[in-house]
Amino acid sequence: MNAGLEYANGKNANIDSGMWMHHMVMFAVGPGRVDATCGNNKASLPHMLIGSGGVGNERMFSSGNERTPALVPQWSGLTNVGYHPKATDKLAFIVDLMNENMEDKIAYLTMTFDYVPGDGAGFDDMRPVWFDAAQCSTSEVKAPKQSGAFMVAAKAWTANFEGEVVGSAGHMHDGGDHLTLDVSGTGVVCDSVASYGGSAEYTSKAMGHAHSATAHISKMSICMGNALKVKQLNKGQVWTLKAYYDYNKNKGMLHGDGKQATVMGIAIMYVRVRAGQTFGP
Ligand SMILES: [Cu+2]
Repeated sequence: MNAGLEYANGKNANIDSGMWMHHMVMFAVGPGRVDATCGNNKASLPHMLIGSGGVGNERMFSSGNERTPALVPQWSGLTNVGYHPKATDKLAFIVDLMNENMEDKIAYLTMTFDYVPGDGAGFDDMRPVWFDAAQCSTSEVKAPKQSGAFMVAAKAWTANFEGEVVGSAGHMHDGGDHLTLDVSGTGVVCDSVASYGGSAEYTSKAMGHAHSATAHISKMSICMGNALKVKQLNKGQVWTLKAYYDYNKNKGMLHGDGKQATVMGIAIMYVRVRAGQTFGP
């Protein structure tokens, strides 16, 4: 799965032309779906936005403008795992686009799927786990400092199902340096590192407007293979996300008033669930 933003002529709409695929979140909505980390929460904001609760749907994919692809065989080497859509599922989206130009632009959110036709026989299912420094809220965290380094952490999550960890990737905002997942008793098991201005598309040309940064996050590294220290999710394991920012290293996004914009610390982890394994809280 991969999200993008493009113009009607098929050209990428990105920061170099003032267009941001700021956020999208894709939900699978339907009977039997339970969000792994917010499913027990009666009032969960991201789910309320799509007219649902944490039960009856799950956040299955998300992307910021860095547009990290979630490609299971590449992440894990596994070719027999995939997300099984159910006949009763509907997809729902939260979409937040940004246009820095002073005129309207028409752009399209794109979703690219690699899919296996048929009933998925021989494929194990997979389940997403959403870690968030503002869990079950809007994912936005007020920047605790206007300069220098700080860390924002998510409330620890106690695993409520079991399976094999396929991989995980983080999402941060400008100023972000890296984001870690740790498991109690083991320590850091995933370190997703931000890189900036990886291509010309990720460098803003405009000057003198609200956004002071010029090179923006273009990539978050993916925890897969050797970069993923825990491959087994067990019930009772305690997982914690920590997002490390440093405005001295990389400029943050500024609001019109010159103050740092809200930051994020998110990671999605995919877990292979074999038939017969316990599924959900
Ligand atoms: Cu974000």
